[in-house]
Amino acid sequence: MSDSYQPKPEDKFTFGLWTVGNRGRDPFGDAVRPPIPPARIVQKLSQLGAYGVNLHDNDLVPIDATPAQRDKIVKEFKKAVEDCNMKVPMATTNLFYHPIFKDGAFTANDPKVRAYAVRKTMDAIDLGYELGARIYVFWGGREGIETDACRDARDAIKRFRECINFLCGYVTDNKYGMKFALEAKANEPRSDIYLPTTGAMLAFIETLDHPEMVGVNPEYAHETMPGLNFHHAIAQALERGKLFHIDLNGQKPGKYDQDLRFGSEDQKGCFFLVKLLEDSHYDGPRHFDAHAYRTEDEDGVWDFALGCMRTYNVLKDKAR
Ligand code: GLT
Ligand code: MN
Ligand code: MN
Repeated sequence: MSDSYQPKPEDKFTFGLWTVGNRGRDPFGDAVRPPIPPARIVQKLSQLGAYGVNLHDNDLVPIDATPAQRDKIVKEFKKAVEDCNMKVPMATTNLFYHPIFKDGAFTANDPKVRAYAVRKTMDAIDLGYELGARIYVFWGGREGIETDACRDARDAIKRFRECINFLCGYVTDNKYGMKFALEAKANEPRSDIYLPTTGAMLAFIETLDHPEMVGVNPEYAHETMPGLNFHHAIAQALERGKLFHIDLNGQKPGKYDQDLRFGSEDQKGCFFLVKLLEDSHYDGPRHFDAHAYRTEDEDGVWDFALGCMRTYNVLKDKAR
């Protein structure tokens, strides 16, 4: 399909390896799609008109890879990205999947776990830098509780701050020129997560040693799940120059994190959101943290990705 809504690299649309690569697992059912190799994801997205692809360390490099295996994988991936004229604007760390993080990563009670989480993030920052990423996202999926008896919540905030301050120092010492973007989500996968909203993140940032290095990565689904107005969260971030990245998708209020197709819910809200981003001249990536539906095969994944991007362009045209 080629029309005026056709995505182009200058639209700055990006997807995560974990989004289009999502295999459709949920807490009650297994994968429904075979894995798509990262190089094919890059090729397909570039054919569709995307600008780039983002990743967690372990979306590309298995957690148990040897240094030699890591270097080989990264070299091949870099070549695929360059061959397709794609970018890797954002990278992040998986600090939630491995059982070691069951009590948290930066906020875990065991100091060895916290040290490992910081070390893992330093390695992942190196990886992101090598691939060209200058935005580094932190989503603290395990930084929460099932019972507040496990620790003093004030200690959790202090530990989180100490880790982010240390990592800001790491980036500065290495002259990486990277910025951090903190991503909030209220109540999944832990029962309650610390710093659950974009507003809480914005307040926390002002308490850091280098607040100028740190902004937010708000996600449509994450503010909408608890019934908040995503548009207003984005406005608050924009107004303070803190919108470093954005995760677009679809979500019905009051439910688990659905990561539906962008524009599939609340078209009026999406229209005002796109209008706000365009009116403010936000020039960062428009990242789709959306997962193709479990009923789709791989062709459906690419239709889904194209649909997210075209919908943005339709709304942009209407806003204009
Ligand atoms: C995970 C989460 C997303 C975050 C990703 C970055 S991982 O899929 O649900 O919202 O953006 O860590
Ligand atoms: Mn997200
Ligand atoms: Mn989500």
